[in-house]
Amino acid sequence: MDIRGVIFDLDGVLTDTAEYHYRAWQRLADEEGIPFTREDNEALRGISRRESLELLLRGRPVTEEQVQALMERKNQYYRQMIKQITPADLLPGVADLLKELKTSGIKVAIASASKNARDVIEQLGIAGQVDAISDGYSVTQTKPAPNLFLHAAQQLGLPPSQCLVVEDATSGVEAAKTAGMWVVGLGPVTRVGRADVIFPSLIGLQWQNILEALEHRRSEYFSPTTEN
Ligand code: B16
Ligand code: MG
Repeated sequence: MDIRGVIFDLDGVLTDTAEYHYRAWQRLADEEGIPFTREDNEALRGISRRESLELLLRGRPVTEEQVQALMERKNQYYRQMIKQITPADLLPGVADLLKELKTSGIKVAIASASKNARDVIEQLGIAGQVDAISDGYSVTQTKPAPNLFLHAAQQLGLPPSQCLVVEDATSGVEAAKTAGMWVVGLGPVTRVGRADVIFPSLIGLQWQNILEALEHRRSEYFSPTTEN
C-alpha cells in the first residue's frame, strides 16, 4: 500500500455544514408544506442540490422555473447560515490530522459536491493547507459518480490507487470506490458500510492509525477464505 494523497469530503467531514444543509432544506420544505424529517435528510447527504430537491419533492410536478427558484431559495438560507463559520468550526481532529499529513509529505485535496465549498474552505482558514480543491463547478456529474474524486486525484498528479478518500456519506463512499480509491468512512455503518475502514469521527485519529487499519483490511481482502 502506497498512499500519497488524502482527499477529504467537506460537508460532514471537515466541518458540520451537513447540519446547515439539513436546516435549509427543512425550512424550504416547511414553507412549501412538504413533509420532510431529519431521517429523510439522510438520503440527501453528499448529493447535488438539484438531486436533493428532486428527492425532497418526491415526484410533485414542478416547472423548470420553479425548480430554479426553489434551489435558489434553499441556497440563500444555506449561505446565510455559513456566514457564521470560523476556524473554530473545523470538526475535532481535523486540524491535527492536516498538520500531520503535511509533515508526512502526504498531499491533501478537498472534493465536495458543493458549489459553496470554496467559501466554506476560506472561512475555515484551511485554504493554505490544501494542494487541490474540486467542487460542484469542477465536474458535471457529482457523487455517486467518481468524477469529483478523479478530478481531485488528477490535480494532485496521483493515480487513484495512491489516493485515500475520507467520506461521511453513502453517495461519497460509492463514488470513491468506483474511482478505485481507498476509503475511510466516518459515521454509522448504515451510512458508510461500504468503506474499507470505518471510524466514528476523526477525533484522536493519527495518520499511523489510519494506515494500520487499512493495512489490516488489505490483508483480509487478500487472505484465502474458508467456506463452510
Ligand atoms: P451546494 P459534500 C455536498 O457536499 C453536501 O453534502 C450536500 O448535502 C449538498 O447538497 C451538496 O454538497 C451540494 O451543495 O448546494 O452548496 O452546491 O458532502 O460533497 O462536501
Ligand atoms: Mg459529506
